[in-house]
Amino acid sequence: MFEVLSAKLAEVFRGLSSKGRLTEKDVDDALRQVRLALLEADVNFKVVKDFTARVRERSVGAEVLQSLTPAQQIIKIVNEELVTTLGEGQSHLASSAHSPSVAVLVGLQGCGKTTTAAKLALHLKHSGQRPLLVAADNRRAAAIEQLVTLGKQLDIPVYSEAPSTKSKDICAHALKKAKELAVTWVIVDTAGRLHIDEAMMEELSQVKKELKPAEILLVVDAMTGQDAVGVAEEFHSRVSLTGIILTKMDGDARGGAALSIRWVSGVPIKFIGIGEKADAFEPFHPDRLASRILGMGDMLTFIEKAEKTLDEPRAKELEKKVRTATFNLEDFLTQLRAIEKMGSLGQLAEMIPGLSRLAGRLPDGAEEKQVKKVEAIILSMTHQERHNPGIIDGSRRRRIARGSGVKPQDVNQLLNQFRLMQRLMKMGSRGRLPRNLMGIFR
Ligand SMILES: Nc1nc2c(ncn2[C@@H]2O[C@H](COP(=O)(O)OP(=O)(O)OP(=O)(O)O)[C@@H](O)[C@H]2O)c(=O)[nH]1
Ligand SMILES: [Mg+2]
Repeated sequence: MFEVLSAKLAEVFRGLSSKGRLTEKDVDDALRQVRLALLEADVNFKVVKDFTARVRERSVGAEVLQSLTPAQQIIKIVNEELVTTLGEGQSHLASSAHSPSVAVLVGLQGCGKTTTAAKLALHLKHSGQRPLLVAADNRRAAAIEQLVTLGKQLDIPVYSEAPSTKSKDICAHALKKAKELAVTWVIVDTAGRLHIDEAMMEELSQVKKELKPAEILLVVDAMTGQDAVGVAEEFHSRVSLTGIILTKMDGDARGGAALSIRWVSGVPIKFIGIGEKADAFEPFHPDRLASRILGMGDMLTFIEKAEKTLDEPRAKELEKKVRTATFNLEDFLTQLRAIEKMGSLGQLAEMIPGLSRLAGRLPDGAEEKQVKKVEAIILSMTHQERHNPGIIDGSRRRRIARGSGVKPQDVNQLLNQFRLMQRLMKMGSRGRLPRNLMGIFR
């Protein structure tokens, strides 16, 4: 699942990261590709439209973090907006004030209700609850048998009656049984139909009236694509859903259902099913799925690190110095150290898609050595020299070289690079500022 979408998005970001600065046109071109990739993944058009509009607004807006390159910033924004689309934060099961709490599972035929009922019961059992499964799908004897068998396998009690009994009566009796057994959760498996119809909705409303469930969970097959969105809206308007469980997330669906359903229906995704076995079931984490879709777990870790290391106030201060061209060698040293703190440069390079090729070519520790050398040179300078490198003449240069264990040419090279950087900054202060200062030294 999501492989095609991930690959397409990675391609878009690769294109961006080769650019030092992004124009509005670059952003628009990239977003056009993102939009296509999402539509091809069968994401609902309204979700795509809202999503790209939010990303665009933030990308061309004032949101500028000194510590990230433009491409990294866009990846960060896309990631955050994906999380928003999938639902902010984890949505937990809500229990009722009085035990037992009831969860009713609803959904179309074959979406995985019976399997999911057993999975949910097992999940609750593992977290210290005492669940009871209820076979309220009374249309087929085989459906009841399926749940009874699963209950036996998992050592979870199952309440069932002959198929002739009405669902709402089974539920009433089951509730009595639940109190007898002193269970904490009642999980109800209901009958599905091929299409939403009046009879099914009527039966569900009766069950709902009888049980006053804490949770009414719609089970949706992720393979059905964005058709699932219409199903969710319909169920929600009739029985007020409290959550969604997406099943078959282990399959090769394009991802349209997962990406569309929350945004359009407003109902949170609470769990996902990732296989046929009873333990192939997990609470849903929007942030984890977003980074899986982006296929850039490492990149996002890097961005987080960079943000933490070079915090915003510090970045603002640097930016001001750059703007007024008062950035000196001491500031340069601070930035160098901030980058160093983020880990080995080789490791960092590996995390960045565009740089990973370079990382392989670097002899081990070569960049670190270079950083250490620059650091040693700056540390051998006096305070005055760091703030006003212009005063460094031949004899000062020899002293600094001796102090830092390098050749006078190395000191010269650093000073030349720094002068070039200052020149670029002066240009930058007139509106052509390279965002990433370190970029100049590559
Ligand atoms: N791969 C995979 N298969 C699943 C998952 N969840 C359910 N299935 C399979 O989907 C099929 C249908 O599952 P059921 O639980 O019987 O579906 P149902 O909604 O109860 O079906 P009806 O009672 O006929 O409406 C079974 O073969 C399950 O093993 C999942 O997360 N991953
Ligand atoms: Mg079933």
